[in-house]
Amino acid sequence: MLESHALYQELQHHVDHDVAPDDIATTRRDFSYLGHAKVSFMVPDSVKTAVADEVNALLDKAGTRRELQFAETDFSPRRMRNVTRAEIARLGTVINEIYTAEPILRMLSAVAGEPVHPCPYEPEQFVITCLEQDGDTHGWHWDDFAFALVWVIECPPVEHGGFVQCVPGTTWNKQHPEINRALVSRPIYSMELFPGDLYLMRTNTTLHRVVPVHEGRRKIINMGYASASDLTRDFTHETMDQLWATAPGGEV
Ligand SMILES: O=C(O)CCC(=O)C(=O)O
Ligand SMILES: [Fe+2]
Repeated sequence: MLESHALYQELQHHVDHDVAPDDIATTRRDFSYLGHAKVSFMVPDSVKTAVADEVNALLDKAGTRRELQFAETDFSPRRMRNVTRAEIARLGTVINEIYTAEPILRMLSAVAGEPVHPCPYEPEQFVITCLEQDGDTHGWHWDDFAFALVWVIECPPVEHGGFVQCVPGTTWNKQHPEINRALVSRPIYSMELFPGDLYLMRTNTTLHRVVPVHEGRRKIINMGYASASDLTRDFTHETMDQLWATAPGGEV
């Protein structure tokens, strides 16, 4: 408890004193028209290390292998090992606390240009994902909620895959996802990532995927956040509910 309290102080101090207003302004502009931006500057190394240590420990304790495809995203492949929100909250301490930390919400809101809220649907608050077998990937999809903050813990060099691609300005029609149509309709951006990076994405209007990993290993924690309009909207949660309900290795 004391340790996590000290961590909170460091986070607050960093956000109050070490983040340059110019960094926020530039990132906010990029985010507004590209639908994604690196925000690695918003968290001090001490917090990145504490989150990485917890991700590594939880993957050792509780990772579950999943190989799935969903009609709602044109059967794009998901091949990965996950630790769910419930397991993270039960077995961990740091991630649970960082997720709702005021300095994090303040930074995210500044970059997004609108209030960013914790996700009202618990299973989508945070999830750990490890890509480690040849061909592991998080295929093309949108997320239900407006924002995702992804912390990169481990990532292979781009030669071996594991980078992110995205198409901002696209929307998810769950009955007719038409992913290929979205891919040819607008530019695809590719983002090289390194351990210690964080990025924010507007995931409900930015089609995105992780390019299959062929060597090495990629570990991330994805924290999902809601916009103000998400809080008053009715959602269906098909893909996430199926992801967590299906037995490991099951096919949908
Ligand atoms: O691994 C990533 O960088 C993205 C993860 C993602 O899109 C998700 O968990 O919904
Ligand atoms: Fe996503």
